Amino acid sequence: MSAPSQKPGPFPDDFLFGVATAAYQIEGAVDIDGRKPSIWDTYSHEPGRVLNGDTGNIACNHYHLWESDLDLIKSMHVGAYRFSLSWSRLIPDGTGVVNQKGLDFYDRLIDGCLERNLKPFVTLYHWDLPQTLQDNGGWAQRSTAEAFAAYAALVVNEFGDRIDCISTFNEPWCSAILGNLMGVHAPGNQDLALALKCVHHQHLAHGLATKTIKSIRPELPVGIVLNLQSVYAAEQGEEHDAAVDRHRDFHNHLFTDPLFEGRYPQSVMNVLGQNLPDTWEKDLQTIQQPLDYWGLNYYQPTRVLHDKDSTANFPQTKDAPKAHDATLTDLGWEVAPATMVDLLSEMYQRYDLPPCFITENGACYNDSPVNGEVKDDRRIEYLDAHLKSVSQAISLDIPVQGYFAWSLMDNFEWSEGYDSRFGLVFVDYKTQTRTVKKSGHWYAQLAEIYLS
Ligand code: GCO
Repeated sequence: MSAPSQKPGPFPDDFLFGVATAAYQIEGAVDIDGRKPSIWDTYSHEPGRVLNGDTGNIACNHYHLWESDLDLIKSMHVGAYRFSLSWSRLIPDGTGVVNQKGLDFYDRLIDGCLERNLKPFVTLYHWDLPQTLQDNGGWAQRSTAEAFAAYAALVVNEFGDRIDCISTFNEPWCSAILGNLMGVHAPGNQDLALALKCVHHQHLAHGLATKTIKSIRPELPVGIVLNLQSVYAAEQGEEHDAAVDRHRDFHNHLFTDPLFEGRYPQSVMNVLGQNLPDTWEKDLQTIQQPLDYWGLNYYQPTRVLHDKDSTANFPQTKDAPKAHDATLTDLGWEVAPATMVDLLSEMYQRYDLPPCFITENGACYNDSPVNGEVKDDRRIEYLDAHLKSVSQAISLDIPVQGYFAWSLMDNFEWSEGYDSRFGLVFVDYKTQTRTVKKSGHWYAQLAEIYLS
């Protein structure tokens, strides 16, 4: 396999290329300079939770290597860097005392971006809730949403003049559903009623924080990043088509309907509505805030079947086995770029939406260095094909304003630990050496062409 010779595109002149990371996945330094544990520290230290018992204790040691990491990003010719802030580094207990050394770290990082002409795209919450807040009930409690708004105020007061965009949440589906219903992410709960309370309070937190940010700095673009599913029936038949509708309602519209239209999907309310907090209805107005953009994180389609087990919970669907001819990444995720265009079209048909960014897209391929080179041609093919789909979406008048590759460098892949590598840059965790992969060089060339 060789690298595609044609560059994907065309893209508009002001189209932004970037790379993305998240705090717990790269920073390390978990107990340094006043940071206190988040739920991911706790969870990853529980036996059996994360593959190989890996934790984010050291990760990519970005807390200490941030300067050379920014140089690396700069060398890739991208215009923007999307990263998240660690709430428990800034406010170690989630509320109350602010940690000056945490502020200093992000001050240096943001100034470092600006010195290198990188637009900082900041995410407030990429799943690392301060453990103290979890001890008080976490997202199941309304007080956590209020604490989040205060955290947002701190961030905007400190950094709002120097950042380009601020996203409230990254993938609220993951923290509510993977973390509190499926139990495969922190905090590791398996409780449907609890998960629905978390969904609602995260929405409320987003709404309260957006209002707060706008009241402090009206000109700062605010958005939210979602991992919506492009859902297909794996077999023909009415029961499977109905399953697709239910699946979309539970996994997508439970998030997008309240955020974009101030309502909950009726099918979910009919079956599960009693699990929402009593205040749900009067919170809807706060939840639906005008946004300047939204972000889509997209990796693979979802193919489902009706679950014949009548005791299965709503939406009563199950994942279909992968088709025998499906192309899969090293994590077994299906490569199907056109499904991203389907999803974008579906969203812009259903809602009156602001412009979007593809805030994450990338693939797990675990190629290692051979004679100092990482020849990850499969990643190049993946990125190239998805960028072509982005360009196609733009040609359909879908306002995609930029694309962030996931990820800048290999990092702590949550429950999969360090074995699963998504980086454009290879990280040797023993030495913390970074080696730009073939895909990183390819992406840098591409970004350079479009650099305005
Ligand atoms: C996500 C995440 C990343 C993951 C990536 C690959 O938002 O899902 O932002 O943290 O590492 O998606 O699984």
